[in-house]
Amino acid sequence: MELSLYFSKLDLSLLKVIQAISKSSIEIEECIRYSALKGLHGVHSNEQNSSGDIQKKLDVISNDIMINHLTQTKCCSILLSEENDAPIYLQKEYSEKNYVVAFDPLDGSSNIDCNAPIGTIFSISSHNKEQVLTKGNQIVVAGYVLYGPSTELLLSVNNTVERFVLSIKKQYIHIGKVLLNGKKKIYSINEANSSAWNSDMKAYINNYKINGTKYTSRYIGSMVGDVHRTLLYGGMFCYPADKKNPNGKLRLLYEAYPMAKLLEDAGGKAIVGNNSKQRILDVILKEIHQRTPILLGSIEEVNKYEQVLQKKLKNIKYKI
Ligand code: AFP
Repeated sequence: MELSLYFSKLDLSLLKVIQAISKSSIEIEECIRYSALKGLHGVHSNEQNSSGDIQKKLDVISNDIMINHLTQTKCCSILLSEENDAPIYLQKEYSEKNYVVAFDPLDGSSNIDCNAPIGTIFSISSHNKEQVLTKGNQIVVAGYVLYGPSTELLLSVNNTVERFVLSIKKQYIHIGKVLLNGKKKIYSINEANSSAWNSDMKAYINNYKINGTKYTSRYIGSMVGDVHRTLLYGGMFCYPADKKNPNGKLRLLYEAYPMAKLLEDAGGKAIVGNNSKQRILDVILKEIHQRTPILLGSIEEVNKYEQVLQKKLKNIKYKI
């Protein structure tokens, strides 16, 4: 069934916002698919965006496409993009029918030029009168689009994760619900940073290695690709705090909140790590470009990290 039909019972304004994101992603997909032929590889300029990343041409194009479609809905009050320094205020008057949309228009963009998976990550939240967004718990819909061998849209609506695939006719077709029940033994982390990890992370990851060949390692370096595999196959994905990045690398609002919502709604878990069991969705947003460490995956795998913390509390020497 096609996306709009599938969600035909949703609140109309919310549906319009979802449709705007799906339309944007179809345009972005078109740009990505032919990027090498259209001269869309490479950097936009050597200037860094608000998050300190160098913007690629496709980062800028994708951002414009998203802002354009979301503005046209007239159902959004505030747009928060990873590519913009400040919020974009679209409605002067507060109305509970308006939504706040936060997005990373093209995540993993360092993978564009080598044709590896990349994605758009987003969340739609009800408008809190006082503040832009205080916690991930205000998210009504979270999702991502994966531009890979095929283009997929995953959406968490009413606490259920739905999976759509883009058809030849450029329509998103529902192919099923996602429940994190895969049992593949995979750990996913950038091991090049291991010398800078803190002792909790060293102990946790070491547990995966001492089990002989029971576990395998997979790391794309594109959060959408790594999280998608985790949702479908199981295992865990982590971008921890380390000595180089004491707050981690990933952005709370644009990357961590939406992925945490999807993981939890699919039956998994998403926590801060970094000596803390705190749920990502409970972390208070103090600044829109704030970074956070993150550990997500099946309950079984995330609990293994919590066991490391327990041992630490009891002062049991863990193996590093
Ligand atoms: P880019 O957008 O610069 O490619 O960064 C991608 C990303 O934000 C996220 O998608 C990855 O999980 C993470 O960074 C990879 O970071 P490392 O290259 O440091 O492992």
